[in-house]
Amino acid sequence: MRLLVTGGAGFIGSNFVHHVVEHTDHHVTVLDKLTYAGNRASLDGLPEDRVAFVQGDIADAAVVDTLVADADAVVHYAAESHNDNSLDDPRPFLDTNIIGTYTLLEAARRHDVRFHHISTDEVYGDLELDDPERFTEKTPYNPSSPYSSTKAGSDLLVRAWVRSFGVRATISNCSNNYGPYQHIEKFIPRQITNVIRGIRPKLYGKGENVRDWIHADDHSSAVLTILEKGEIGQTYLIGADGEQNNKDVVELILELMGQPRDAYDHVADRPGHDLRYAIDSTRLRTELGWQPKYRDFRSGLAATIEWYRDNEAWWAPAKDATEAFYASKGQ
Ligand code: NAD
Ligand code: TDX
Repeated sequence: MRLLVTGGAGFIGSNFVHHVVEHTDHHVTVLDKLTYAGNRASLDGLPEDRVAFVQGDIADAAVVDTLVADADAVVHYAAESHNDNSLDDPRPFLDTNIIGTYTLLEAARRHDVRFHHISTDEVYGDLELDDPERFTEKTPYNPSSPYSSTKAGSDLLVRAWVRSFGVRATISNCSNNYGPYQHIEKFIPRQITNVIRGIRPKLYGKGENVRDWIHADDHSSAVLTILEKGEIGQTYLIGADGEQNNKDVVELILELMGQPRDAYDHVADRPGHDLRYAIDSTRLRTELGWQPKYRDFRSGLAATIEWYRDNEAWWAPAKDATEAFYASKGQ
């Protein structure tokens, strides 16, 4: 297949491109605007006869039309992805997550191209810490932040384009990813690179908030499975039973990096901070036969720490500006 991967120079998109090259014969064209979050170097080393790169905006209808017309399937990762940025300046989230997704859907409709939409568990809002339930495909949408509300909006556009226009689309909503190539604005790589730089890790509020961690490579294998076997019009939740509270994650990072487990600071909480996310991925596992490979968070995190130690040139240019942004908000 010829895949058009939007956002393929970002964290999860680039992990997907590496995964596709390693595990399939598909050809990939990446369409990426290279915003602050995109990094061409995340695709270094991939064979040129398997991966092509186009710098462009998913909201640019002309570029999108040409590339979608040439593809057998679109895998749509491109987004403004960071909650804290969406609280600071929501506008780019509307432009990319809503108008960009609309632009891609219209092209997929014109050219009858298979479409897979990458989304997040945050569209479901949050759960209480002691709630025995987890999110399922039937959980009502209840997003909290400008980021998650634009992702929810994009999911609903996809559903409408399936029903109204017969676009052959599937959707997946995944939990928090970790692994190599994640921008250092995000929780885990921010703390790892802080420790490398001699800065104390920063925990929002009390650190009781729970996230359901999955390795990015497991997310990629799930997306390929849905692309190959998913039922058109359906949504699949992707998760690997990885619930951890933020305090435990910071303490584990410190321990794995040879520091005292309490060598971190509590900083200002995120406004509207979602308490807990938790995914029930039974449908994906039973109907499509998918299983995660990275079941041990400790060793997955240790490998991720090694990657950031070995790839300082990849992240160092963004470190000062990222920390200056957080410092301006008391975080
Ligand atoms: P990221 O911010 O690391 O990467 C986003 C990529 O999209 C970047 O390369 C950026 O340059 C590109 N991009 C942004 N706007 C664009 C535009 N207008 N046109 C073309 N390219 C554009 O994000 P990520 O963490 O890799 O997330 C990828 C997708 O996965 C997003 O849709 C996100 O909602 C979803 N998701 C992320 C997580 C997570 O834990 N990070 C979990 C579930 C779902
Ligand atoms: O310095 C920090 N300290 C801290 O305590 C940062 C950056 C974050 N946090 C907390 C906030 C969250 O409870 O850590 C948790 C994770 O934060 P983020 O990495 O910003 O992720 P989150 O807001 O949970 O959203 C992520 O998962 C779902 C991705 O960024 C989204 O794109 C995805 O949809």
